[in-house]
Order: sequence, then structure tokens, then C-alpha cells
Amino acid sequence: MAQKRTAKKTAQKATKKAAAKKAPAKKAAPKKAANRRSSSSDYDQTKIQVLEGLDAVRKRPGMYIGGTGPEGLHHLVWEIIDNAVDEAAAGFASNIDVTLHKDGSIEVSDDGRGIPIGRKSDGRTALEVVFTELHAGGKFGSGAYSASGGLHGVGASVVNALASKLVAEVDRDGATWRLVFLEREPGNYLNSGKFKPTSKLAKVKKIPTNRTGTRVRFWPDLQIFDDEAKIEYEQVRDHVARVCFLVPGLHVRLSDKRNPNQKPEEFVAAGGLADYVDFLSIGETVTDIITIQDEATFEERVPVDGTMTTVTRPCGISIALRWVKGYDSTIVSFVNTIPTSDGGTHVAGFERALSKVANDELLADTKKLKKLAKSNNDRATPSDIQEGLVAAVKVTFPEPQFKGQTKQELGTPAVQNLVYETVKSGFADWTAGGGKKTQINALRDKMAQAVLSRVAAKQQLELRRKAANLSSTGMPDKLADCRVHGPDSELLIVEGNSAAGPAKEGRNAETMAVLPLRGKVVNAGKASLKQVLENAEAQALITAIGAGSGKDFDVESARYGRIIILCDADVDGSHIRCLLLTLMYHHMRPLLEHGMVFAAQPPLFATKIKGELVYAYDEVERDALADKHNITPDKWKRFKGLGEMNVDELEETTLDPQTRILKRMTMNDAKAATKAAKLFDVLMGSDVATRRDYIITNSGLINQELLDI
Ligand code: 1YM
Repeated sequence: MAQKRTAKKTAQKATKKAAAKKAPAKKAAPKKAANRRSSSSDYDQTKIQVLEGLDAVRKRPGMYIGGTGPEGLHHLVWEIIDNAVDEAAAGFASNIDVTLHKDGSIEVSDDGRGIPIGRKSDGRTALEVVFTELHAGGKFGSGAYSASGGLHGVGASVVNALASKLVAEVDRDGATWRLVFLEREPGNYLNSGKFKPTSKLAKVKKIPTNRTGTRVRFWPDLQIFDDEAKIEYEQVRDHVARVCFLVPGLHVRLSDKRNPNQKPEEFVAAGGLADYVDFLSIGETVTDIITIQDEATFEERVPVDGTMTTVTRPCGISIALRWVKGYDSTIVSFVNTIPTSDGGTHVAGFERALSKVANDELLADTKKLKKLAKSNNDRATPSDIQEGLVAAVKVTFPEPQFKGQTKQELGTPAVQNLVYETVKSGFADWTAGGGKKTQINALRDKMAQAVLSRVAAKQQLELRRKAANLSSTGMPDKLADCRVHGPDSELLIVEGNSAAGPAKEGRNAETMAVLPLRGKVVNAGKASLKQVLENAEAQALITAIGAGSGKDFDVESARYGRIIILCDADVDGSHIRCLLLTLMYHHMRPLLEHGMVFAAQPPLFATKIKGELVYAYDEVERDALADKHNITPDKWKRFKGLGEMNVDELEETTLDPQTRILKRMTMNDAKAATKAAKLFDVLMGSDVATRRDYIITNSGLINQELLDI
């Protein structure tokens, strides 16, 4: 409540100056029903409900206008302009004036029928209801207006809700009628300058009976909008220009009184959507502008007085399109006069029809695509077809349904097929000879070229990916990545495919990634950099870690906080571990320096003691347990490798942070591993002569511990 009072006070301060010319604004008079025809408590109740409705808008402006920044402020202007445009689209108005006043107010007028001023049984006029009741438009929207316009004045009450003052004037029935809304409350200024709350319109002056129209001036509530929010002339200009394209023949005059250097501008577009497409076309053109128009009907189930009823809707379809030489595609779309920047069913129907005709008519049997046809690769995708397309799609029908967060996407389902059929036959006519032969051929060539380029680019990309064994994400194919990266995530490098399956299954996929090793890891201690980078396993590891290699290695950008080597507890496992450590020592050393590398210690034996699974990590541990608990040798299970463990066993012994045993690998471990890798090479390599020499000269030196890194 307190908040409301402050809002009122400041807003009055802000508007005082503005109102001074006509009638100085004074403190709002207490709300009285004295001047109304009815003063029943029912009436007061209605009034309270009405103002509460507007308060809902003030509490959550974002829900109605998207926010309280510049975008929201402009939204108010669009609401009023669009009401005038709706009247023009319905064929009743042909001139609209928009004035940005020095005092921050915005004035819009049109020469339409004028908002109805007749009084309802409760004493209120349609004019009052339009500005005070949310969604009031629909109630009046029967007849001509509903067939043409968008939201039929629905937004007018939102504007009033967020304005400190709004003055609405209607020229109708030989007079100018005025109703002022001060802090949302309807009334009029007395000659004394005092504001008097009332539903009665003030008769301002007599005018010729044939003069009609509506004038709305409002002062955005400075309590609601951000300080930096300001109406931008250019934005209003763009909006007005676009509106003109939508309503051919409409004249809009725009004046910015805030800027003495800005002369009033006038906008008129005779050709409607075709003019708009021309305006949007940049660069050399491939085709002339193709226009497609149709009137159709569709059926829709809607609730009428609480019961679902089938209604038949008339629907106008108006489309203009052309292709230019560039690659960008611009499709603007509208429902009535409302821009649908997120497209919707009308745009979907349009795109589907273009694809159908382009593939089935224009590109069918194109020589250029013959080769691709063999591999079934010759169909043009929507993006091939839309390369260089400039199009405006507009549908006109009553009560459109919008969807999406910002309600800028048409949802009415039946519209898709209507547009599809219309565009299909319109565009097919053009390709079949309705268009100029040279242009049809040029368009066919352009689309075929787009298909060829796309297929070639894709093939090249696939080749490159194959060479690097990378998936479409740029990560190695075989990497089962985790969802969250960073210091708490880990990369498990798993020896062999048999262990990779259970490891993937048993891991916490949120933070644990699994990289199975399939081929041989290069010995980075003796290989050239080129050989290392060409080695598939080294490449996969470097790519998965994502921090580069060598001098350029940046530990900060490592995708995981821990690198865990998971190898069998045998000589082969030991060898692989040595090679991995050698690779890291030579090419990703900061991982070791930062203590980010670990070796998992998988157990060698398992048994059950009093029904509980117990593991032994080497023979010594096994024998000690056997002695202590009297376990006979046949009761022990020996794991030959990680691949022999089931998911639960692997989870408990090597994956679960609570139960597994990890050994942090130090720089010394890595240095020793490098030496051991060399030793392995000699002992296991194919060069028999070297191995023999080595064994003869070093037989006493071979250190089992060194091999067991
Ligand atoms: C500067 C803003 O709002 N013009 C405007 C609005 C209306 C009409 C004419 C109108 C509509 C209808 C009949 C009808 C509106 N009327 C209503 C409602 N300009 C501006 N011009 N006669 C006049 O819808 O049948 C809402 S908007 F609901 F009162 F009919």
C-alpha cells in the first residue's frame, strides 16, 4: 500500500508540467461515485476490480511488456500505434500521426471511426473499458474489427496501467470527446484545473460530423521504468516504416518534438509486402519479386461460453519473396499487423512448400545433381533453398493464438496447411513458366550449387574428422564424456574395451568421463612430436583433456580436475601405464606438476568373509587375510584384469571415491615410468637382437619394482 502511495506522488510531480498547459494537475480527488449515473456498491465493486486488474500489470510489468527497460517502454508505444494500425488495416483509417513530445509523453492519432463512446448499462463507455480492463478488446471485437486486427485494443489498458497519465480523445458524432486517466483512474479536469473522477466524457469542442478518429497521449510512469529508458526515434521510425509495408496506402507521419533538428517524416508504401521485400533486399537480385495471395477458411475448435465449438475462420494469405545473390536468408512474418519474429505455423507452412516445390519441380532432373542422386544425396535442404531468400509472410485472421516465451510465434495449427497449399501452387506456377525463364534457370542453378557446396563441405569435414577420430562435438568418438567439467570432474583412462563397458555403466556420468584405450599408446620418450600427434590414442587423450600439448599446454583449461589411469594389475597394464605417464611427462607435464594424475589400484583377489566381499590388492595382503580368517585357497577369486569385474565390483574398487584406492602420480613416478617404458620397449619390442643384447648385458639389472610402476 505504502509503495502505491509513493508511486502516485512522484508520478504526479513528473506530469505536473506536462498538464499545465491545458489544466494544471492537482492532487487526485478522492474516489467518489457522485458523478456516475449509478452509485451502487456493485458499481464500486466493478471499479475496484478494474483497478486491481491494472495493478496486476504494475506488479509484473515484465509479463505484459517484457520488462521495464527501453524495450518495455517501446512496447507501450507499439501498443497504441498498433491499435491505430489495426483500424487502418480494417479499412477505416488511412492516416496516423505519431508525436514524441518534449515532456516524455507520446501521442498517436488516427482518422478511423474513433473508439466507441456509447455508455453501457453500468455507465461506463467502451472508451473507458478499453483503457481500464485487461483484454477488453475481445469483448468488442465482434464484426469488422475482429476480422482485421490483431489484439483489438487489448494492449491499451496495459499502457494505461503503466502510465502516470493518459488522455484519450475521440472525434465522433460531431464533437471531440475526452476522457483523462490520472494514475489509471478515469475522469476529467474541471475549469478550475481540478481533476474530477468520472466516467462521463468531456465534450471538448464541436467538429464537422464527418470527422472521426482517435487520439491518445500518454506519459509513461517514471516510477515503473528504468531511468535510462528512453524512446529512440530510430526504433519508432523502423516500426512505423514496417507498419506501412503491412497496410498498403497507409500514411504515417512521425514528429520528434524533443529534437529541433528532426523534421517530421512521412511514410507510405503503396505496394505493401512487395515493397517490404524490395526494401529488405541487399545486393544483386536473382529473381523478381514473386507475390502470392489467397483467401481461404479453416475450422477451429474454441470455447464459446464455456463449451467447445467449431468455428469457421476466414484467413487471408499474402506473401512476397525473391532471391538475391548472397547467402543470408531473411524471412519476416506477421499475423494481422503483429510481427511474429519467432515465426510459427505460417512460416513453417511457407518453408515446407518451398522445399516441396524446389525439390519436386525446380531441381528434379537437374544435370548438376545427377551424380549426387546416385547416393541419394541430391535433395536440397531448407537452408540450401533459402540461401539468398528474402521473404515476407503475412496471414490475416481473427483471434490468432500465440506461443513461446515472448508470444512472438504463431501457434494456430490449421494455418500451416493453408499457407503450405497456397505457396505450393503459387510457387509451382512460377517455376512452371509464370516467372521469367532466365530467372527460373538462375534460381535452379543457385539452389543446385548450394546442394553441391554443402555436400562437398560435409564430405571434407567428415574426412577430417575421420582422420582425427573426432565426433561431431570435436571430441574423440570413443570418449564417454561427463556432463559437468571442471576441478571436480575426472577422466578415467581405461585399458581395453572389456573394462570400458562396466566403467561407463558404473560411473557417475555427471562428473566422470571414460576414455577407453584401444590401440597402442606411442612411447613419447623416443617418438618425434609428429609421431606422437599422429598416434590415435595420444591424440584422443590430448583432445579429451582439451588443454593442448607441449609448450602450449594450459593446465587452466584442462576439462577435468583429475586424470585417472585404470589399468590391469599385470605386466601389460603396467606397460600401458608407463606409456601414458611418459606421454604426460613429455607433452602435458603440468598435469603431473599439479598432482592431477592418479593410478587406480584394482585388487587382484576377492573373497567373502562372513558374507561380506573383501578385496586383496596383492599376494601379501591375500595371505595375511587367509591366515587371519582361515580362508582356503579355493575360496579366492582372482581378477586377471579389470574386464573380469562386474559393474558392482568395478564401482566399489575403482570408481567409488569412498571405497576405491588411488595413487597420486608424482614427477618422480613419471620419470621412472619413462625409463621403464624404454625397458619395456626393449623387452617386449620386436627387435629380437636388441632384446637379446640387453638381456645378456643387463640381466642383473632388471628390476621388477621398476616394471611395476
Ligand atoms: C491512437 C490509437 O485506438 N484507434 C481505434 C481503436 C478502436 C476503434 C477505432 C474501433 C473499433 C471498433 C469499432 C470495433 C477500438 N475500439 C475498441 C473497442 N487508436 C485507436 N479506432 N469502432 C472503433 O472493434 O468494432 C477497441 S480498440 F473495443 F472499443 F471496440
